[in-house]
Amino acid sequence: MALLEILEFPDPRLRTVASPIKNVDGRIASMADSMLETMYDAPGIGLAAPQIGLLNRVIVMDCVKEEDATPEPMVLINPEITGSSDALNVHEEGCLSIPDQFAEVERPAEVKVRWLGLDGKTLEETFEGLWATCVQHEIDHLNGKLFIDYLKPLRRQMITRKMQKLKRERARGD
Ligand code: K1U
Ligand code: ZN
Repeated sequence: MALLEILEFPDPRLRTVASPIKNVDGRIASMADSMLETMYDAPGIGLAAPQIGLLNRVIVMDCVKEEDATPEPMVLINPEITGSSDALNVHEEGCLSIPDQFAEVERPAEVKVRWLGLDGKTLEETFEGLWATCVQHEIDHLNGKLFIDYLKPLRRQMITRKMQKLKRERARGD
């Protein structure tokens, strides 16, 4: 398994709509393994394939944050939101592709999601709490959407400018 490079905003691949997986095979299982390894190493609680430059509809998550708790890695292939609660929840979000920037985002508190597992079988589950926030954030990545798109224009512009400056500094080798 290998650690993968995480793309950073404003990389245009983060704005691309990812394609569905047609065949769930060993290639997808090994990609999911590398994604989980990269997510745990970052560290993060989720990762979507476009963040590592693969424009396929695959996400991984593990929202168990306590250090001594049993990990609960999840791999969701072609995930779709099939239902959302009217009740909303505000959670502070970060993004491994927008380092060191955090903001409160309002989203449905519970979502029902359908996806394919690594065995190709269809699964459906209702997520709540941090899991609900995370699965919505990751599915947004598959549609080229980022958490900063939910912010007021001024805040979004400030984060965009910081990230553009960081990119220029890195290109100069600062
Ligand atoms: O998709 C990503 O960029 C990963 C992102 C997921 C996410 C975080 C918070 C709310 C919604 C979605 C992250 O994992 S950012 C890092 C992070 O939140 C974290 C890192 C270590 C421990 C706990 C949280
Ligand atoms: Zn993200």
